[in-house]
Amino acid sequence: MYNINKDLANIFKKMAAIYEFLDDRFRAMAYQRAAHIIEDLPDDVRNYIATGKLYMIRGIGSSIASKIEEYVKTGKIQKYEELKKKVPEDFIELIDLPGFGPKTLKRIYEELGISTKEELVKALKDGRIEQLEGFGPKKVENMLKGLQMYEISKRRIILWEALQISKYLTEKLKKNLKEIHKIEVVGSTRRRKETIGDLDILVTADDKDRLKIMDFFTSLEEVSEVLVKGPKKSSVIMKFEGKERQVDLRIFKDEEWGAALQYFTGSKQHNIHLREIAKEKGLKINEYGVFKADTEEKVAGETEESVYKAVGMDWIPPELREDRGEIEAAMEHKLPELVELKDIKGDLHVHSTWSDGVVSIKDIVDFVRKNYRYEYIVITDHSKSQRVAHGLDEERLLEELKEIQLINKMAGLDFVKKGIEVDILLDGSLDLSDEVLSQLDWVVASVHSHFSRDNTDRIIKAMENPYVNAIGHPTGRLIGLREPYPVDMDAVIKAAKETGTALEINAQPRRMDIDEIWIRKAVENGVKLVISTDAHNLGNFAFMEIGVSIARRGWATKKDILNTGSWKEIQKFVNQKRKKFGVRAIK
Ligand code: DGT
Ligand code: CA
Ligand code: CA
Ligand code: ZN
Repeated sequence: MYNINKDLANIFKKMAAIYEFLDDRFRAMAYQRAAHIIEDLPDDVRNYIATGKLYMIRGIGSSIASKIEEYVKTGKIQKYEELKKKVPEDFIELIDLPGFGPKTLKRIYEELGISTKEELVKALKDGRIEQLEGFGPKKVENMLKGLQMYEISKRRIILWEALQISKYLTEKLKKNLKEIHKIEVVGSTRRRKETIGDLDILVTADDKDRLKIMDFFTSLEEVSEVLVKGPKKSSVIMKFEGKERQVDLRIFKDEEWGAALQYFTGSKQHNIHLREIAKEKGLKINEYGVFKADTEEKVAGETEESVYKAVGMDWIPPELREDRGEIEAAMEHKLPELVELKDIKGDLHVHSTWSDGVVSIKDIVDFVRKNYRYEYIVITDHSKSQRVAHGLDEERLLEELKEIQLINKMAGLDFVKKGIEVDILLDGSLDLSDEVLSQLDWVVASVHSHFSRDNTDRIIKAMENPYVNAIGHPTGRLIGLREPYPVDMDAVIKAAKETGTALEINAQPRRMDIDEIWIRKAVENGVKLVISTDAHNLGNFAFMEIGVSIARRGWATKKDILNTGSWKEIQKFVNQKRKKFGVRAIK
């Protein structure tokens, strides 16, 4: 079954916002809390129901628990349906957008009598909202920007969501239809683009089974509309997490598999360029195979390798297929050997209950050692400026270090490393003293405030601290929610190289920060990168997979990624910087 925790969390967030709109602060807070708890649960809520543990989850009262059961049983929550009627209809979708929110919308509703999105946009543009007390041009500008990003994000989903839906659908099709020989998700999902328009699924089967496969696909429970249904292709609209998505399914013959895979993986630009090269060689490529242009004789098509080989190229990893030089490299047999998930030896950015993580260090260690073949993890909780995240001051950090020592000692290993995600303050200084930072194995420094100013100077100053080993989520963007803050990344890359500081590829699905363009620049400039999950719960460790995907899209090889190395090699990197700055090395 499709994991519904996220759906429920989204509904509870909406309910919280509506309660706030209705001035019921108490219920608003209860639903907000429940939303966060459900989002962070390591397991599908239906398993809690099945094992009788739903009513034992801390922070979920019986009234909310019964709504979870109702949703699982009926796909609806009656109370939510009733609540929606108490707020202007158009506000429901906007009510938890950054910059809008229930309080803002309520004032616009009461003071200007506005109740539709159309009127709202008009009032944002004609200055009426700007004139409300406490609003002003800056806030209005941010609201318009937020709305624009939201409209775009509605059209495209982030990679992590696309992969979850893809896995669910391919497993379901495979399990129920023995007639399917091969199945693969293609298009931008296979290329692991950071956002995905529609999902494209490819299968092979015997001709006689086409109808049965299409019947099954178009009548899946998630399908809300069938756009096209035919023996070769069907397109449907499916509903996931309250959002509508188009999914295309295409059926080919086994001998066409490679050609179809190649064609529908794209990108369009890559395919156009490939066809030009083929034409020069007297060949013709389409989704059924590679053919001689004059005689129509088929020369390749059963595998993707055969398609590329027929035009004189090495097989190209899907992540590179954007026509950014990969075709030339494949012809010269000079494609990079991209980093792989199995190369990763540890995670360098992990939060625990010492700050805003939801799991204790001990439980993190047990989980990671059981589920990942890592050699180390670094616990990097927040520093004191992050008050909402219960950031650590020097004293509490030292206490945390003692706990780490104890956990390592009891387990008889040196698995957990001591770290911090230290805030970069407004003037570029750090939130904790050098005295304490010098005792840590690994220091991530991040910007968490003042997003509207140019932050280049702060980041460079932080890199000039001898104890800072990596810059966390360097551009601060949140895909579909927040643009990067102004920052001169070319200057940051240069300073990273000069100071011996790594740049983070933060693998949180909405961050993916730095992005593939800057990864490639960093790689070209010999800057070391780290791929980190920034995990706040146990499920988050799985984000490493998409972190590796964007690294691959940025042409990164194993040697570009520091955490493909042993801990010894990481220590060497840390000590090289310390030596450069003339401070004591770490043992
Ligand atoms: P998306 O869905 O916007 O995230 O991006 P894609 O790349 O998945 O694009 P989509 O779904 O329109 O088409 C899937 C693939 O099919 C695309 O990457 C390449 C191939 N394709 C589609 N239309 C054309 C076309 O007109 N010419 C060529 N050469 N390839 C096409
Ligand atoms: Ca697509
Ligand atoms: Ca498509
Ligand atoms: Zn952070």
